[in-house]
Order: sequence, then C-alpha cells, then structure tokens
Amino acid sequence: MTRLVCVSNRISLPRRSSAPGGLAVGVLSALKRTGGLWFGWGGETIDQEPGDPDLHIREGVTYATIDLRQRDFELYYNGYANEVLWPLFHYFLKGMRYNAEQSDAYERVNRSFAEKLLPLLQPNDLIWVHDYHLIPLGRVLRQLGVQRPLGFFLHIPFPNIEMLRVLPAYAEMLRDLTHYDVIGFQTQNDLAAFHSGIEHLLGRDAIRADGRIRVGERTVRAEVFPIGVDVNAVQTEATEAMTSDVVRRMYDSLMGRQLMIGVDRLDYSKGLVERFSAYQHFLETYPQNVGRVTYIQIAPLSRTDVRAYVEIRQSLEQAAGRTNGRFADTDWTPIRYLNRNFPHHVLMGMLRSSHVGIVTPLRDGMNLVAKEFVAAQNPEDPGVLILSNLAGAARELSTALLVNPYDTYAVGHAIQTAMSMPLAERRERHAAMLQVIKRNDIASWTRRFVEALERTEAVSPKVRALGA
Ligand code: GDG
Repeated sequence: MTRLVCVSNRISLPRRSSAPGGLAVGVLSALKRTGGLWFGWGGETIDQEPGDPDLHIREGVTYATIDLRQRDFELYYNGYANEVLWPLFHYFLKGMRYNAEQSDAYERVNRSFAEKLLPLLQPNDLIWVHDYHLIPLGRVLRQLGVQRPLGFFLHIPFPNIEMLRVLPAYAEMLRDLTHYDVIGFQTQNDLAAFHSGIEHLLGRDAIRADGRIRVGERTVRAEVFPIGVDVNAVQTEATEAMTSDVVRRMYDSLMGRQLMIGVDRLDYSKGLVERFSAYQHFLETYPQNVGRVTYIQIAPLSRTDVRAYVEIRQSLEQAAGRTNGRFADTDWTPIRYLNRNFPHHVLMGMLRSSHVGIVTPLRDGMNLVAKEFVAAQNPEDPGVLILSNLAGAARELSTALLVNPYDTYAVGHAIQTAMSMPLAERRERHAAMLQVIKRNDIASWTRRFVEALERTEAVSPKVRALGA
C-alpha cells in the first residue's frame, strides 16, 4: 500500500474555525480520504534555528509541522512568495517587489523543508507538493536521493512566458518544475502557458504529441486537474447551518430584503474594489433596489505584513464607506463589510441564504467559493452566481452569469439580472453547474492526481535520478 505525503507551505490543524484558504481546504479533504502525512509550516516563527518537526495524528492523518526563522519568513513567505511570485503569476506587475535576498531565502527554506521531510519518508510514499512556495522542493529532494514519485500542483494561475520572463530566475524555475514526475494545473490556459515556457527553454520538440514533456531521458506529465469541492459535505454543512444561531440572526436582520454575498480572503486579486464600485453603479442605475437589497462581503484578513495588502484594505474601507455614506438609511446599510473569519459551515449556511453569490476576481487559479456557492444552494429555489471570466472556475461553470470584473457597469447590470431572474432560469443554470461540480468533485481531483503519480512508479529509479 502506498502512502500519500502532501507538502505545503502552511498546514492548518483541523479546527472548526480554521483559517480561510483554498489550498488548505483542498489538501485536507484529499488527505481525509486517503490518510497519510501532511508536512509544512505550522504558523510559528522563531529566532533560532528550527528543530525537528512536531507530529500530531488526527483522524488518520499525521500532521508534521515545522517552525520558520522570523527572518526567513519575512524574506521567503512575505517576500519571494507573496511579493514576487503571487503578483507575477496573477499578472499584477505593479504589486511585484523583487530583490535577490528574497530569492536566496526561497532556496534556503525549500532546502530546509526537504532536509526535515527526508527522515519522515517511507519507501512506499507518493509525494505531492503544493503550490508556488515550494517549486524547488522536488529538485532538492532528488538531490538528497529521494527516488519516489514526485508530483506538484499549482493552485494559482501559471503565467505565459512573456510575463514569466520578468522573473530573473525564470529559467531555473521552469527547470525546477521539470524535476517532478507529474505537474498539475487548474486549467487548460495554465497548461498552455507552461508549454510556452517549456518551448522557450527546451524547444518545441520537447513537448511530445501525447502532451508529455521530454527532459533528457525522462518524460514529465503536465496536465490539467481542476480542483473541486466536497459537494455532499458542503450541502450538509449548508443545510444544517441554516438553523444555526449566526445564520438565523443574519437572515432575520435582512427583514425580507434580497441578499447578495461575497466571500473572499482580503486580497487584491479578488477584485473587491471593482466589485464595490459595480454595486454602487447597480444602486445608481437601478434605484428601485435602494433599501431592498443588502450586500454582505466577508473578507477575512490575509498576509497582513505585506504592503499591498495594507493598501487594499484601506481602499476597501474607503469604498464601502463612500457607498454606505451616500445610500444608507436609518434602517438599512447597503454594504456590510466584515473583515472576519467564520467557521466554514456558517459560511456555507450564509451562501445558501443568498439570492446572489458574487465572485469577481481579477484573476484566480480556480476559486472554490464559486463552487461552494453552487453546492450550497437549494436546487428547488437556487441563488444566482455572478462569476468573473478571469477565474479558473469559469471554464467549468459556464452557466453562471459570466462577467468581466473590470467592466463595473456590466457587473452592476449582471447584479440586476441576477436579482430579477425567473425561477425556471435559475433552476436550469444551477442544475447544469451542480452536475459539473458533482462530476469533478474533490474526491475525483485527488484520485486523478494520485493515479497519475502512481503510474509514474513504473519509471526506473535510475532514470528518475538522471533528473537530479
Ligand atoms: C487558492 C487559489 C484556488 C473563506 N473565508 C473563510 C473561509 N474561506 C474558505 C472558502 C474557500 C477557501 O477559503 C478559499 O478558496 P478560494 O479558492 O476561493 O481562494 P484562495 O484562498 O485564494 O485559494 C484559488 C484554491 O487555492 C484551491 O486550489 O481555487 O484560485 O488562489 O473554501 O470557503 N473558511 C473559513 N473561514 C472564513 O472566514 N473557515
């Protein structure tokens, strides 16, 4: 029997009020199904050299957490990961702040992850590395002699070569990716962008007719594995939470008004400033809605040490204040803007209570909230999803009201369309989306990726080692 080992920058130990984040939601659902080991940073920073991992076992999953030195955390996590790779991969060059010291810390932390993981590995492990924080990890593990199958999944978009070339070490990054046996992307667009990088680095012939990539004597599988949600679990959570105290109080406070909801980590890629201004256009253009619609935006804070996140927070407070100042009445607030974290089941209950779910990122790898909104609805009387065509999820959820998030007038119009959509059309659009997310749920995402990794076991360790 093989064991699944997931590695990600940050681990969240299972708690009901776990921190938001799509990666953690995806990895945890995957591991709960298969059991195995989850290795990563536990969230603590210290001043001395970190020791061995701490181990905790919960519900068949072993959690191995390590600490990070404060300085490395600043340079590697806040710095290279979130001030260089995150903006670059989301096509926000304006938010990018590069320096070579961060790049050294990225390599150093990846090496330290590999060295601390090594003693925990067993001969039958399948190793699945997650996201942009850990791209070099596969190469370092191979250098340390690991011969087991190695997979990598990128949760965020992959940029086209012309954008990627902005990164000084872009060629090394592409080469690092080829040390994995399986590389997974969210959408066909991301895969095509990766191919543009491989063509640039290794030449057109490196991409074989079956899509595999030839790297010396080895072949690497690069494929699309769109992440999904646990549809049954979301449906149960949402239905049960409808009777919870928090959701009932929220619902009662609407006093019969229609509800539009947004749930996003507070991040500039999520398009919240543009969304607030779209909502303002909606109130201006369709004044019959003034006093009749409430918009609740839940936006738990994230990456609070990074400058761009401080700036976006200020802009949003101003934007919400402007709209509320202009339209609010003694008994009605147009936008309720909450920088709070809620337990997941409460959020699912709120999604189910909403007439409209608004998900308008300026760019997003997938966006699980869009899929959760669909799963949480009552199929007999479903709410309407407004979805950015720049989110990976738009490829699958094609019967949502698709919008360009920059076109704030068009988004305002979509809100009006959603608020007045007849029941038959709502049901039809929702049924089509539900079918898609059921077919491609979190279990099938995990199964497909693990099967792809298992298939690479046939490759002889000698050939694999050639990549090291
Ligand atoms: C990255 C990629 C990709 C939100 N607020 C709370 C909370 N959440 C949960 C949501 C959802 C998850 O966090 C957010 O996932 P998203 O996919 O929407 O966004 P990212 O965090 O940016 O995720 C993204 C994802 O990875 C997976 O591959 O889809 O494109 O950027 O599940 O419900 N959870 C709790 N409290 C909150 O206040 N407990």
